[in-house]
Amino acid sequence: MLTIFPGWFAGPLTTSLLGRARREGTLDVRLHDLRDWTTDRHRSVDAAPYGGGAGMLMRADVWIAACESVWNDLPAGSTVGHVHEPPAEAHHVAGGERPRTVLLTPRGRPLTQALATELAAEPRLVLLCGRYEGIDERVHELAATDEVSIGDYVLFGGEVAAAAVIEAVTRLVPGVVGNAASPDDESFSSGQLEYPQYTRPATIRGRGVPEVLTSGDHAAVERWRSERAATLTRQRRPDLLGPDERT
Ligand code: 6GU
Repeated sequence: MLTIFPGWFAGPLTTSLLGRARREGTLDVRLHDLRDWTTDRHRSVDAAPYGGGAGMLMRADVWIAACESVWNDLPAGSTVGHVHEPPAEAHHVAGGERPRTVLLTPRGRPLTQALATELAAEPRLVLLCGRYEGIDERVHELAATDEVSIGDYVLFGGEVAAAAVIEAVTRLVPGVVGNAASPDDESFSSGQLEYPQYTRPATIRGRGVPEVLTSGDHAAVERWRSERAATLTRQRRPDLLGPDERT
């Protein structure tokens, strides 16, 4: 992952199941500071847009040098070939294909469980976190294989989105989560929201638990769950349902 705020990821990468998976070597997540590939005294990653306008844009030269090093697994600051080489060269990685390179941007393809599943099958992913006003278009063209958004709202930058991609993808990697499929997977794979769940205590602030759940009738429990999931989905996310299931 490439970012100008590597420190931002300290919590997400070391906490809980992902932290454990990394410590145990089930998966490897590496953070790179984009500024390690700057060449000027001020370590600047942005510049004013050609054609004028408010704000600054992230520079293609820094991004592309950084991507080339990371693709080729070279130390920070090193590059392969030259930034001004033609696109085909810029894409080339010694010893094989450029790894899937995901640029987090509000104009990207929406992150879904299906996309997470697709990304989880990759041997290697490179995540690029842009910031604020945007990135020089040539980074989109030359470096990114994919552009991904986490929803129709605007964030300061791609870091939160990258963390969402990392969680959605790494929990699908075998050995990261306990083997059993959990209901929330079912939820988005089956195209329905999850049914409500209850645990101890049996009563809180006068509220009990639906009787069927303590009845011991497993078939009745299954029918109740399936009915609740269908109703919730119809009420809140009819977009998840097929045209004939919507009524
Ligand atoms: Cl990937 N980046 C930014 N800056 N804002 C977003 C986003 C990404 N996805 C939704 N909003």
